[in-house]
Amino acid sequence: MPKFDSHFRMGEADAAEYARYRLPRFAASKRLEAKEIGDGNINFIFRVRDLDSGDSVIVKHADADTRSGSRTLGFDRNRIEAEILKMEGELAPGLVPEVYDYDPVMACLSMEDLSDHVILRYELIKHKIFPRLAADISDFMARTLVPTLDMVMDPVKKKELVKRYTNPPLCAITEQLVYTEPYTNKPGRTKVFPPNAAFAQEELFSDTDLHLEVAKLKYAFMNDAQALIHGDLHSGSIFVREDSTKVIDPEFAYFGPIGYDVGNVIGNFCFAWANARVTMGEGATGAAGKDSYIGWLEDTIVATVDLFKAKFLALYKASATDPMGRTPGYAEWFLSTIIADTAGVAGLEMIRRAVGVAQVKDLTSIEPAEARARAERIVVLAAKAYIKDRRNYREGRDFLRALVEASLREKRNLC
Ligand code: SR1
Ligand code: MG
Repeated sequence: MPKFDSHFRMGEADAAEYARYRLPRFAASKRLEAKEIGDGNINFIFRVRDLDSGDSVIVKHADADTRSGSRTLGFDRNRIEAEILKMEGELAPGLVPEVYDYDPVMACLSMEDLSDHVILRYELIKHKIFPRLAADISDFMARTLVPTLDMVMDPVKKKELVKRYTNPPLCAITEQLVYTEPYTNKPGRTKVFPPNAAFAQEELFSDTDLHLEVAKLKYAFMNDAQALIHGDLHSGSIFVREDSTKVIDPEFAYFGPIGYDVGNVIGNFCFAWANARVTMGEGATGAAGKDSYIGWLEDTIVATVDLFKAKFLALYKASATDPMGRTPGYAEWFLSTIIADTAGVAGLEMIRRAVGVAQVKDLTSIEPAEARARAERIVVLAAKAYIKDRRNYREGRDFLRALVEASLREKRNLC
């Protein structure tokens, strides 16, 4: 159809027409409805539904500029997302949405509608428990990360994939938003909650020891092409149902440090912990009581790290092909560096979501203001411990211990 022979930014009516033209399942549909349901900064997300059969799909549509209009990113992220989702679907069946179609002309990725799932971040804010979360997310990470390691994959094929998944504009966003702006405090590039202005000045903008550690982590993000990572594995990229977990949105994927994925997951669980700590009264009702919710969250933080470690080691040992990579002790050494990176990245994610331009509702929705200020101070103090002491982190309980200590320090007003 000539209308879709060259790219333009679609509205809802265009998306319905597009789905009928492009997707065989809707070719004969009489009544198609498209609704734009995106709430992110970057893409346009349409849910297209056949009003007669009830069948529905998601069409993720990219424009050259971001949805917010603040950047020009080009279209390649859409290809990367389609290819990575397919790859992840093969490596970790059932843990990502099914891809139906990728159209490079219209920059559209058509995939499974996960309407029966909900976004993890918003459920954690409601203090809901998802018993499978640690098992599923550790599974997803181990299964998707190990196969593209140099010691596992044929090194020539790996380097070809590094070229195919170089993702400069999306990596530039991360390098700025995660690894730079929360420390340089340029006008308009941080959003410090006013009651914490003096705290942020002292703990973040003036702490040059912290800046040195962030610089080291930034260099690793820019250069350490360990594995093909998701690149944006926060709790808004995870859909959940009581009995199911699905990871979405790998448009930031590139070859980078494995700890970037694991650290994002842990950092986002820490937001949920800080939220619950300051908002749940004793005997809180809602989805779960305070003790059971925080207990589950703490178990989830610990188990995510420990299960990831166990699964990573088992998969690595079963699949490493490089003779030197099979040297006894190598896998354990490599994993110890991943756990240190995980701590560092969890800290970076926590700081950037507290004071950077892309904040999270886990913190910003907290009321009253004093409770939000407390939660953000807990997060920043724990984050600094994660970054500065990262080389001493070995297992899940190390992450929890630093979080609890940060909360106690904040309570005693020792910051
Ligand atoms: C301009 S994009 C802001 C943030 O949203 C994405 O999900 C990434 O986390 C990015 O840093
Ligand atoms: Mg996203």
